[in-house]
Amino acid sequence: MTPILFYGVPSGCSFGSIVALEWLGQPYRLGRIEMPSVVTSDAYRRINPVAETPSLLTADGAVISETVAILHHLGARGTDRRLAFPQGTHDFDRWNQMLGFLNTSFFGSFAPLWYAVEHELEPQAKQALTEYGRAKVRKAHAQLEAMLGDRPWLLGEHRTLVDAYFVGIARWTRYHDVVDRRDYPALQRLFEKLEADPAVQFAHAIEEQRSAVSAGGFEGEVRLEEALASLRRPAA
Ligand SMILES: N[C@@H](CCC(=O)N[C@@H](CS)C(=O)NCC(=O)O)C(=O)O
Repeated sequence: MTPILFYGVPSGCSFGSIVALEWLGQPYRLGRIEMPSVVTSDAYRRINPVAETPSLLTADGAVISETVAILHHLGARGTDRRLAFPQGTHDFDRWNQMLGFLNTSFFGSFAPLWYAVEHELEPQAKQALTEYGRAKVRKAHAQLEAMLGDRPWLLGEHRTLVDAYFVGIARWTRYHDVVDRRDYPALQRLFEKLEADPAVQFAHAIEEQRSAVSAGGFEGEVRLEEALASLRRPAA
C-alpha cells in the first residue's frame, strides 16, 4: 500500500511533512483533514485519538502520529540523500536536536497567539496572552537566528527534513502581528530560499487546492473513509 499523510488545513504544521515527502521522492498519497471540524470527528480519531494532524498511515497499514516521529520515519528512508542521518552519528544528534527545538520552542512559541486568536476571551486576558506569545515568538526567532548564523541551511551545507519543518511553522507570522522576519536576516534568507523550492510551492498548492506539480512521488488524494479501510488496526 502507498503511505498516506493526513494533513491539516488551513495552514497546518503538517506542511513540513508534505515537503518532506516531496523531497524524499518515494510514492505517497495525501488525505486532506479540515480543522477543527474533521480532525475532531470520530472517523479521524480512529487514525489519531489525539485529534491532531499530521498522521502517517504507513505502507504496512500502521499509523504514526506526531511530527517528530513522522520525520524520523521519513528521514530513515532518506539518509542516502542526506535528508536525515543514521542514528548513532554526530549528524543525527545535531538533526535531532534541531528537530527538538523546532517542535518545542519554535512551534510552541506560537501556541499562546493561536489560542488568543481562536478563543473568545476577556480583552485583558487576550492582551496578556498575546503579549506573552509575542515575547515567546521573538525569543524563539532570536535563538534560531543565532543557531543558523551564516549557514545556508539549518544544519549546514545541505537541506534536510528539519528545513522542511521550519518553513511550515515560520509562515505562521503571516497570521499574527508579531515579528518582521527581515529583522532576522538569516531566517529571512532561509525562508525565501525555501518558499522558492518546488516542493514548498507544491505544498502550498495542495493546501489551497490549486493545481500542484509534484516531483514525482505524489499519487493523489484519498478520502478519509477510503483510507480507514486500509487501517491494519486502530491507532494506539
Ligand atoms: N505535537 C503535534 C502537534 C500537532 C498539532 O498541534 N496539530 C494541529 C495543527 S498544527 C492540529 O491538528 N490541531 C487540531 C485543531 O486545530 O483542531 C505534532 O508535533 O505533530
